[in-house]
Amino acid sequence: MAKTRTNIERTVDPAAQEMLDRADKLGLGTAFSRADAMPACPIGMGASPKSGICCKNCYMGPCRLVKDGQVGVCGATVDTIAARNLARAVAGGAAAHSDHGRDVAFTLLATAEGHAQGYQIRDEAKLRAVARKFGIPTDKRKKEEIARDVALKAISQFGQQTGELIYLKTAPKKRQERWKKYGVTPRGVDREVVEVLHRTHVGDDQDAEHILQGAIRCALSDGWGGSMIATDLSDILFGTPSPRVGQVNLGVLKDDEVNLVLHGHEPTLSEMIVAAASEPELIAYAESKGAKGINLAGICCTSNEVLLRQGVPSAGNFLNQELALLTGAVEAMVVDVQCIMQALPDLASHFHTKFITTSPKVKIAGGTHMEFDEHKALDQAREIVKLAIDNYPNRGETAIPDYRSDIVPGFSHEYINYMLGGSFRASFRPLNDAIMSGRIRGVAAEVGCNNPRTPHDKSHEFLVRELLKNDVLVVQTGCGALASGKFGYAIGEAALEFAGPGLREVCEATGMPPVLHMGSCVDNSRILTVLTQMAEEGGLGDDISDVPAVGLAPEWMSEKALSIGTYAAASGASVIFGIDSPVGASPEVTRLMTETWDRVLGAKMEFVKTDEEMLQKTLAHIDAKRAALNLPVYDPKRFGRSGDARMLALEELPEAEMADALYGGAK
Ligand code: BF8
Repeated sequence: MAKTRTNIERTVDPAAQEMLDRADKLGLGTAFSRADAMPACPIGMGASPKSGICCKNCYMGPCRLVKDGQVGVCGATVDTIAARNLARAVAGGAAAHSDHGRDVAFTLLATAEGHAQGYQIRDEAKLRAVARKFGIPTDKRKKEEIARDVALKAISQFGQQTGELIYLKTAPKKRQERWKKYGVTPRGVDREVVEVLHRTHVGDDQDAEHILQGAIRCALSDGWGGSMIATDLSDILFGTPSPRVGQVNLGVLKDDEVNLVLHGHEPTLSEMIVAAASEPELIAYAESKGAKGINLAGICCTSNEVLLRQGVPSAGNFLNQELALLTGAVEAMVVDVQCIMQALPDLASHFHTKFITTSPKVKIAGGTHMEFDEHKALDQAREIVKLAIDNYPNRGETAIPDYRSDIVPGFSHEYINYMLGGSFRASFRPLNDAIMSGRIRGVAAEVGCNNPRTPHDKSHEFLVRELLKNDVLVVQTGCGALASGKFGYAIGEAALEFAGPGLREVCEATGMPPVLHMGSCVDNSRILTVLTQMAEEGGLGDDISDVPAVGLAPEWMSEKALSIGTYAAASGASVIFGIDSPVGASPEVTRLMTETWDRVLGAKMEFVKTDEEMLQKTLAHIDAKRAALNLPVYDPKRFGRSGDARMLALEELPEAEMADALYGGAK
């Protein structure tokens, strides 16, 4: 019998609790109540040998393997099925991220050729930097010419059949060699996705390790391919992020303005909506309908995209999407791709809210489809904004929770370089030195989704709080980053009060906040770049797997998360997932993804149930990496709390001397 949780058990976000209470009052369902009503199918998940596992790759089945030694109709074993299921999920995730990257590349091409309405090349310096990476000449060439070549080169990465993806050569040399040795160097993005689908078809690849090698190659084509293209080309078109103050949570919706919510993942149309919403004619039109203005708010990664580049406030993360509609204050919700619940149009129909789909790839019954075309994007954006304004007089009773927090996103690797190097030494030196001295124990990338099967935002909040306390620098993307924003951890230097003494000292000296919001989920590629730079800076080994760093996705739910986890581990950063293991039914696949991956790739992927265990494993992993580098054992008592006599004395010193005093003894 399914257990119905109280709303306090469902989420630790008070704004979300308020909206769940309202849903109960109105008799409306949400993902939270649906999750309670529908326990996860244990065989479908395949979380433990006891639960068994399901194969539905052909129609001799589906086969449920629930007894020891049982095989499918074709003879497939639990190990084969677990590896195949994981590989297919990775391919789904890699396809989603990479197709996003492809679309941005086509928008860049149309911009370069002068037929993308409203778009421009906002970051020429980044364009030239990416061109150099791609081996495209830049001297005495117009930015449009370079952009065209960059776009075409990026597009070629998807259909490339042989050779290696171009970004791979930016990884540490040792990492590239490991990939070659293990036979997982990706050739072309589409080729790797297709090959996984082929290899996992009935009657194909049936060796668990070999299937996983295919999954790794596919995931790498996401991290060092599609996602990296999405990040770099979005920066060229919309600007490379730098820190800016924004706000997050449902309280960003406004009672006296037209609220237009942007949800999904791609920045292309939403950037045009941001432009349209600031046009005086449309603002005046909103006023003519009795509103004080036009208020944009984001959800999910579209939110991260426009938050970190344009400062558009965020109404929250994945599980906030239905809750935003429950306020009754949303005139229109505009969605593009990924992480959009099918429940939204029905929920919207209980209010005045218009639900608008825009991607040629995503139609949802009950929504109004206004298909995005980059050639007339600005006109379409104006039409959408007008539609929202026209809907404002239809608004009924509203209930906007009064919760919003400041958030400071925008820590691109370019900015981190500048932030650290600009203080007193070039590049990542101060960060590496701080890790070497033990002031910073290590780095954790706390990222990923929400999942209604676990209390909303609870694991994110707990892990970030505890990691900071333990002097671990936290980098974040996606829904994890938005969760931190809600609880005041992603607020720039103001979050120093949460940091342990060593981390705090370093942050005060360098101006670096203890939590770095780096963007959306495709921007996990920025974390790969940061880790590469740390490995190449010196003092922390010479490969990503030497760096005391861990990835965490405690509330994961999407296939994209599995692709990210796989490419992170394959790149040398061990990852810890919460929820449950999709390969737990097979001790052999579990062993391959931990012991074997650790041996051949220097990193593993684990699934762990409790927050405390995730924390302890993270710290143990960081400490083990420190020991392997012969760094001093982390000692929380070694460094004084800033503001103490020693720090105050240090602050009197010239900058270079202060740096020496702080970091001189690191090596
Ligand atoms: O791509 S973290 S719930 S919104 S999948 Fe989706 Fe997960 Fe959020 Fe961004 Ni990423």
